[in-house]
This record gives sequence, C-alpha cells and structure tokens, in this order.
Amino acid sequence: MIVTFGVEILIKWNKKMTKIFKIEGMSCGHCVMAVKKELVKISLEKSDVKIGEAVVDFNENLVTEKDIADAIEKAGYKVISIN
Ligand SMILES: [Cu+2]
Repeated sequence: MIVTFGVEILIKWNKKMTKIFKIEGMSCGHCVMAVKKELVKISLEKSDVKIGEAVVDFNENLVTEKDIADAIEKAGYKVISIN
C-alpha cells in the first residue's frame, strides 16, 4: 500500500508537458531576450524562445499554462494561442 502510494506520487510528480505558446508583438532579438528573461523566473524544465513563439517543457504540478502566459505578457507581449 505504501509502495502504491509512492508510485502514484512519482507519476503525479513527473507530469511533464510540452506546449507551444504563439506570441504576438515580438519582432527582434531584444523581444526574444525580454521573454527569456521573464521565463527564467518561473520553474520550467526547458524553454526555447524564437520570434513569435516559445516552446516550453514544464511540470504541470509546479507551473501552469497561465503562469507561463502571464510571464510572457509581463515581458510585454500577447499570447495568442497555446498548443
Ligand atoms: Cu524586439
């Protein structure tokens, strides 16, 4: 019973997601840097930011899609879709 419980926690803990955030308003390398600067403040596994897009690996138990969208918007850009 304790073992089953432990495995369940492990499965929950490893809820890794990869999502693509499409971003409006980015136009150059400075925009990419501005988004990266906000994304490093939240606990992500990995992020790959390009003009108009951020591909983000994260653990759903630690960070939500909204946290990520909020960080991007805090940088001054608009999230137009999450896939
Ligand atoms: Cu720019």
